[in-house]
Amino acid sequence: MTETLTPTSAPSDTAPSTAPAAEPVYTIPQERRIVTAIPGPRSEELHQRRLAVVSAGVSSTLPVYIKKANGAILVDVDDNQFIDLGAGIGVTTIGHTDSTVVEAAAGQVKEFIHTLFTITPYEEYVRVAELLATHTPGSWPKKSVLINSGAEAVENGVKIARKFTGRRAVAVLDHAYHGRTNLTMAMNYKAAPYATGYGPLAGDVYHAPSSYPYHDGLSGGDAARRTISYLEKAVGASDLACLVVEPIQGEGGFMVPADGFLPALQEWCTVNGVVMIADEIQSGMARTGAYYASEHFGWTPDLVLTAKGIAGGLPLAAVTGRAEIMDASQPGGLGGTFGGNPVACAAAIAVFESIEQNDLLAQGARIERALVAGLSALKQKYDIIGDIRGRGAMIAIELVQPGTGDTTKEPYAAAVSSIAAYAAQHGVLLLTAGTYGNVLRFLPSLALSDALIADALSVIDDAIAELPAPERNAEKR
Ligand code: PLZ
Repeated sequence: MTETLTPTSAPSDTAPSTAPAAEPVYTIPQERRIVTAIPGPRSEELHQRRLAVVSAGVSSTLPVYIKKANGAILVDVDDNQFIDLGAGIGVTTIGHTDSTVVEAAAGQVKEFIHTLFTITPYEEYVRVAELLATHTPGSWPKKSVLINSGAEAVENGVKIARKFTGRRAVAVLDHAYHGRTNLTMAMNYKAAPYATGYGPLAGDVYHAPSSYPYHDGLSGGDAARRTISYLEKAVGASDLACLVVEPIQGEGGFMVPADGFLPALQEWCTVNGVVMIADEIQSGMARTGAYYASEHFGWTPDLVLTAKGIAGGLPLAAVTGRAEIMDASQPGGLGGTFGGNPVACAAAIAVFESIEQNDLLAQGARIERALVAGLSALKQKYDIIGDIRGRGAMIAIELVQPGTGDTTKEPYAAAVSSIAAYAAQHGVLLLTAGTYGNVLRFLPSLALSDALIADALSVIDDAIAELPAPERNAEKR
C-alpha cells in the first residue's frame, strides 16, 4: 500500500496567518507519507521483541517504532511519515530536533554531562532559573528548583508549600491530572488506569469542583464560589497548604475555565494564606500563544510548575515562584541526583532563545486560528462535535452522541477511538483525552504549518465521514 499525499491548501475560511520569523529549514520533508500497512513489518518485528521484555504496564498509543523526527513529522522504521499532532504529549513544543536545541545539547555533552548541582554547581542551572524568573507570571522576586519530570515538579511544589505554610492538606480540581507518583496518583481525578491497584494512595488530598463551562454553564465567579465553598467545608483554609490547578486542564480534556474563575480562587488563597500553584506542565512554555497559559486568564499564581516543553525533549522540570515561599525550605531539603542536568539545562536555554528569536508566541496564535477555523467548519458538518476549546497549540474537540449536543451532551468515546485509529492509518498521530475518553486533542509543535493543519483536518473529516453505522448518522442532514 502506498499513499503519498501532497498537503492540501488551507481551508478558505482560515484567517491569514503569520509566517514564521525566519523560514525554518527542515531535515525531513514536512509531509505525511504512508508506504506500508500501519504498523509496518519492521514495527511489528520490534513490537514482538518488546512484548518479551517491556512491562505490560507500559502501553503505546500507536506502536509504530520511530527512527527519526524533525519539525512536525515523525518517521517510523518502515519509512512511514506521520504528522505529529501530539508532540510526545506536549514536549517537543518548538519542533522535533530543532537545530538550536540539538546544537546546544551536543555542545554541552562535549564539555561535561553531569556533576550534580548540589555537589558542584554550574552556570547553566542558574541561567535556566533566571529565564524562568523572567518568563513566569508575576513581577515579584522569584526562585526555582530544577528536577526531572512533571510529577516530580508537582511533588516538590507540594513539599515547598507545606514547608512554607506549616499546613498539611492539598487541594486539586475535578478532572485534574498531575502524574504517576504516589502523591500525584492521589491528585488525579481518574483512578483508571493511573492508580488502579496501586494503593494505598497518599492522604490529605481533596478534590474540589472545577470550572467546565461546556457542561456546568457556570460563570467564573459562580464556579469559584462553588469550589471555595467545598474547600471551606471539606478541609478548612487553616489546614490547607496549597491548591494545585492546571490553567487549561490537559489529560482531562483541555477544559478552559470560565473568565474570572482562576483570579477568584487566587484571591481566596491569598487572603487565607494558601499557596496557589499553577500546574503549567502541559500548558506552559509558549504552547498557548503565551509563555504560560495562566496569563490568558489574568491569573498570577504563587508557584508555577514547568516541565514537558522546557528542554525540547530532554527531561527537565522546575518549580518557580515567590522567593519567600521557595526559600522556606532548609538547605538540603530540595534536590535529587539528576535535577537540572547540564545537558537538559543547555537545551532549555536554547528553547527560551528560540521562542524569542523565532517569535514562537505568534506561532501558537497562528495554529489556534488555523485549527479553530478548520474545526469550526467540521462542526458545521457533523453534530457529534459538541465543543471546540483551548488556546494556541492546545486545542480540543469534545465528541457527543448524535443529537445530544444541545441537551445532555452524552460522551461519544467510541467515535474518538475510531477517528484516532483512522487518522493513524492515514499518517496523522492524534491524541485522545478526557475524563470520559471523548476528547480529541491537538497538541502539536509550533512548527506545524498551516498546510499540515489543513491536510490533517482533511483526514479527520474523512475519518468522521467513514464512521460505520450507526455513527454515520452523526452527519448533519
Ligand atoms: N501535570 C498537567 O499533563 C503529564 C502524561 C503521560 P510527567 N501528562 C502526560 C502519561 O501517560 O504518563 C503531566 C501533565 C500535567 C503533570 C504531569 C506529569 O508529568 O513528566 O509525566 O511526570
